[in-house]
Amino acid sequence: MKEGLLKAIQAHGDRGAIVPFSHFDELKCELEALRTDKYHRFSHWLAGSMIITDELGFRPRSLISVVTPSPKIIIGFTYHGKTIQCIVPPQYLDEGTKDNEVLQYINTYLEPFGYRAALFDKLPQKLLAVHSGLGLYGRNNLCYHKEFGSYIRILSYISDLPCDEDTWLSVRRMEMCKQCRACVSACPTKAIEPNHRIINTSICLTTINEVPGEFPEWIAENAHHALIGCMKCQDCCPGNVHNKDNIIKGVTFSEEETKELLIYKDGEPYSQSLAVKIKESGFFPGLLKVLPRNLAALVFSNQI
Ligand code: B12
Ligand code: SF4
Ligand code: SF4
Repeated sequence: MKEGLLKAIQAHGDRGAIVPFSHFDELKCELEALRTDKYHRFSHWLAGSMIITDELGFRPRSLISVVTPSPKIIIGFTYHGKTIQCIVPPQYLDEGTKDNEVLQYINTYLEPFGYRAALFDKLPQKLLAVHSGLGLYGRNNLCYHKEFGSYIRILSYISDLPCDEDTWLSVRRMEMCKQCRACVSACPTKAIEPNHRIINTSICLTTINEVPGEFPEWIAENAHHALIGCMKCQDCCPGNVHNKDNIIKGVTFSEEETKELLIYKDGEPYSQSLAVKIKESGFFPGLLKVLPRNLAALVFSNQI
């Protein structure tokens, strides 16, 4: 049945791995062991949220890790008569929809056998994918799948599907990282330390541009290059040569809509045409909160 589910995942264009649930505590311990690391911030937070409650409604027996290819999306903004093309990096606009789509087809497969799965993303998804053989780490801390590179969304599920057979590999980096430092040089905030396995998440541009507030002065104006998040340590990576052009064109905002977005204050209603365009864009509330500031950084510094 495990093989059948893996085939079903593959038939949907995704790739999966299934491991016994007993590894859940090991993942938690691995995160907790990072408590003494100088950049332990997010591992500590994630370990604290790894809690299984009775709400799950079944006894967990396996963990399912899925990687799904995820394109960059180009969004156009019209400013002073010109269209400025901005990137939304992979996985942001997939959030929610893709996770549930995959859950649905997994459950469609499992239900006739009397089993089920539930979405569970409060665990270290890269670590699970790498241990279960779906990917390898890069020096930039991202997980690479051999076909899709790092342009993926990683999904994780808990299931009562029995799983005794085990593939649990040690955590490794890609071979090509040994001779390469491209991501270290490309990182606009110097967050990747060549000899430290965890990046300095406090200064990673993504940590800063995903939350509202003024950008700190130490960030160079030309560091900004995406509507949210950052692409620099992935776009330069030889592990992504085959996937770099996986880009889709999203919506284009008119001159009026762009102007409105640039001066938008959180909580105000949008004009009707902008509200329609935002719905079409797939932008989620977290992106909308930071959009005026992030867009202004791109439009006014011309660094796109
Ligand atoms: C918090 C978080 C962030 C934080 C911290 C990221 C970080 N590197 O820790 C911030 C806001 C900075 C962030 C940024 C981004 N994120 Co993020 N983020 C998460 C989240 C919610 C938790 C990750 C986490 O804290 N893990 C804890 C840390 C400690 O785990 P870890 O990095 O795997 O730690 C192990 C490795 O470092 C490993 N290791 C690494 N190299 C080596 C080498 C050797 C030899 C060894 C032994 C071990 C080793 O050792 C550690 C374990 O012991 C996950 C979703 C999830 N639930 O997992 C998404 C997630 C990791 N993010 C994701 C993405 C796409 C991004 C961005 C690319 C978004 C963007 N375009 O800007 C950037 C990339 C930044 C970067 N270079 O890592 C994807 C990863 C996709 C991928 N291909 O790997 C995830 C899985 C979301 C998803 N569902 O798809 N993110
Ligand atoms: S850019 Fe080079 S060092 Fe960095 S993750 Fe890619 S292959 Fe590894
Ligand atoms: S996402 Fe950007 S800022 Fe963060 S480590 Fe990668 S290159 Fe550096």
